Amino acid sequence: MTKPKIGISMVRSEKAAYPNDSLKSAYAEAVISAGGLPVLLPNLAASVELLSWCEGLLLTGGGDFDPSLFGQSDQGTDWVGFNAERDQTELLLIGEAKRLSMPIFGICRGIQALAVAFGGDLIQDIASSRPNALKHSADQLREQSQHRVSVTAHTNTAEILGETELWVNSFHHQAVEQPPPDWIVSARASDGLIEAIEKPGDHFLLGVQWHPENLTRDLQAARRLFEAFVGACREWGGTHVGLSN
Ligand SMILES: [Mn+2]
Repeated sequence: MTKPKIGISMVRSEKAAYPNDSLKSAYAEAVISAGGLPVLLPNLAASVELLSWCEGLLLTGGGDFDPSLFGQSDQGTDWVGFNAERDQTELLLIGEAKRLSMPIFGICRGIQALAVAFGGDLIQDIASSRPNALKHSADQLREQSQHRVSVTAHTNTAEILGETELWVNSFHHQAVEQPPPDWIVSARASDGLIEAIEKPGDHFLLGVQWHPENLTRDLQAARRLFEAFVGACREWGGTHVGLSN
């Protein structure tokens, strides 16, 4: 069986003496376990050309988007800092994937990236705008569950997960406030916060707010997300032969 090439976005850190693009290994490992091949996409405009050799785009976790990119002013609640190169690179990558109708899977910052790129809206800081919310930015092991999510029945997300109630980890201080037009909310935490969105009736366009790449060992539903994504990418590659390579 062919292994679809999955382009994976990377964290840009400016803490080091020199800018540094990096990736937590769990993302690449989860893609490999699901039958794909990871292609790391540095935060450079040339990554758009690299993506045209791929069959899917995986948007990973990380810092905040510049709020001006989703029409808000900076409320001073910045947690991990903005990085203009990463923001621009991911918006270019999503634009290219959208142009090619390529499957996209967004994780944590990735669900927020999908919301920003497709015209949704974000909660800039959960703690200040939703004071009664659960604790979503947990300080614990990434494999540990933090809160429950309820998955909307009859959505792609529910079909893929095979469950409508599950425990997930949670490492975010922002969330999707409003899914993009034509997208739907496919999972919520028990406090009502959006935890997954999808574009129904389309190829794989889906984002989750939790980190399934850290839950693949214990949670079948986490493995299923990657298997469904990689499967959709393989299928996409089969119908786009010769387009990119
Ligand atoms: Mn959460």
